[in-house]
Amino acid sequence: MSEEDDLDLNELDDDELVQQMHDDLYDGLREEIDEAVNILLGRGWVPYDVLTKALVEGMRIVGIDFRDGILFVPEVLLAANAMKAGMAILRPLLIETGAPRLGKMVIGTVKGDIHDIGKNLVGMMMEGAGFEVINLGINNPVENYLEAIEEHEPDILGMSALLTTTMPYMKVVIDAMKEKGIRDDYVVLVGGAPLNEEFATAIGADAYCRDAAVAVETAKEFMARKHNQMAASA
Ligand code: B1M
Repeated sequence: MSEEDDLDLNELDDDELVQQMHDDLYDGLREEIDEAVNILLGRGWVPYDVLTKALVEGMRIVGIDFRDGILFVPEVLLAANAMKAGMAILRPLLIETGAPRLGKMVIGTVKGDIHDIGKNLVGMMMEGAGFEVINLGINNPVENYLEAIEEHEPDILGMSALLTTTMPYMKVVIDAMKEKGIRDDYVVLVGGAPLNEEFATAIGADAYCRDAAVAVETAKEFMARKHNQMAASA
């Protein structure tokens, strides 16, 4: 039996446990992540802190070693699956805040891109803030976005891209909305690690959101503006 098998996560203090979670995420140990998330919650941690300090930070470390060629796709996939298991426990807790309904968002990862952890996290946080979220998943061609906004009539369209090769596709979607004459009917928010504000402005999005918390704040601001405009024109 290895030392790892002997480890009782319950015996670790909070800092040690979070450190262990970073290691377990790195090693793609799904069951250990499940257990540790539950332990932290049991110790009174708020779901948002478990998400950001344990899971997102762990995935940041995975990202560094992926970039540097120390980890490869299969290992990163295992890490992503472990992260998703943790997120699945947190999701109902994050969305059950009783926040009043603020608006509706359609969100999806663009064509050619299968990264969905960040997009799902944004979706969860938006739900927690009181938005109804329609999650289109990954690898979405322009038609998916257009059909979804026609069907669901959201206030906000969110797009996610994690690759420098896929982020230009966001402009394809915005240009298609312009061609249909519907661009200004929606707030378009974009996000993903390789983006920045200049890019968002250049493609004609309303705002770039650095992370899920910024996405929520930005969405709330735009909804407040929309309500003020409606009140002024009433
Ligand atoms: Co990929 N991958 N990956 N990958 N992957 C990156 C993105 C990369 C930066 C890694 C690296 O080299 N350092 C690199 C991209 C380089 C580039 O283009 N600049 C990369 C690469 C190259 C690739 C492949 C091409 C590798 C290969 O096949 N050789 C391949 C591409 C597949 C494809 O999409 N076609 C690939 C595959 C994969 C996996 C499948 C193994 C896996 C994805 C699993 C999954 O998502 N289900 C994976 C992962 C996990 C990563 C890293 C390690 C982690 C991404 C992540 O989940 N981060 C990533 C490294 C990195 O980003 N540093 C990497 C955690 C998440 C919480 O953060 O997604 O940034 P993030 O989301 C944040 C914000 O960006 C923002 O809020 C989120 C929460 O705070 N945000 C939004 C995101 N979307 C938003 C939308 C909004 C608002 C905010 O709308 C309003």
